[in-house]
Amino acid sequence: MDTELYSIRMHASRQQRHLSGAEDLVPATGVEAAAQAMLHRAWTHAPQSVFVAIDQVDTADLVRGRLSDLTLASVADVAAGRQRALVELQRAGVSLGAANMALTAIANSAGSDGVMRGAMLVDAGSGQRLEPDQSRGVRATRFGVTPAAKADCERLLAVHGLTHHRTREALVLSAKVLAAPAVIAELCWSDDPDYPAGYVASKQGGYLRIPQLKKSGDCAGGRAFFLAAGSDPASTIAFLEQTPFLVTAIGAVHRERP
Ligand code: WAQ
Ligand code: MG
Repeated sequence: MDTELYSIRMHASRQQRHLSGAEDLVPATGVEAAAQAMLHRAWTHAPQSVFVAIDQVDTADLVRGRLSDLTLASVADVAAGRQRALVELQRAGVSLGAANMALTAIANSAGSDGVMRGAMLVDAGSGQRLEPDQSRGVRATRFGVTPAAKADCERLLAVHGLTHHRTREALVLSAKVLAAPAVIAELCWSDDPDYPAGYVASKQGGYLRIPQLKKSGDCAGGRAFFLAAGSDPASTIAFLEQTPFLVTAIGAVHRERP
């Protein structure tokens, strides 16, 4: 793709509280439609403020990638879901201490009043938090998916009954996060009280979707990006925030037997 690309991001809030966000990377001809679709989504949340930012990105820096393979885990309850997340993180090279720290922090919405806008950066060995602003976290931004890959992804997810836009969006975000050289794994579940599913993603294990990581009605949630032990976070933060990343192909979907 040698056409100009624009990063477009939306953030809707009410009384400083985050309501809705969205992110895409689109050619010039797609900017207006993308902005309108994001504004439409923001509006369904009755926001007080909506920010839509549009920035041309330097296509010379563009990194292309594909989605991780998605595995659908089957767990009996929240405790089993969280236990599975800990096992999967350790398999990816995260220490039990670091995995437990992040899981507990997310279960408490990272100790901030309200939810973080970004993710915790966690040293996979020591469990130390590396993000400069612990109440905000680090946001992955300037990423998107081509229309063809998006359509392929929606089609494949629908075959498995996954029709909520959150799954596809999390897969795309995670593709960029895992493309950061120092990131070895990610843990996430939403702060949306009606969305108990979340995931562990890692470079070698792919995206493991865990259907129960919290009880419905629970408003806590968040994200953690685990960096290889001893990594300096600066280059990872620069990659996550600045490098444009475009998903051009999807992965496979596997379903685990209960
Ligand atoms: N960069 C870093 N962290 C982010 C970003 C971002 N661009 N967007 C959200 N977060 C963090 C922030 O702390 C939020 O509070 C938290 O993640 C949860 O965000 O397969 O919808 O947008 O169906 O509520 C999981 C999908 C959905 C599971 C997760 O997260 C599936 C979701 P939300
Ligand atoms: Mg949310």
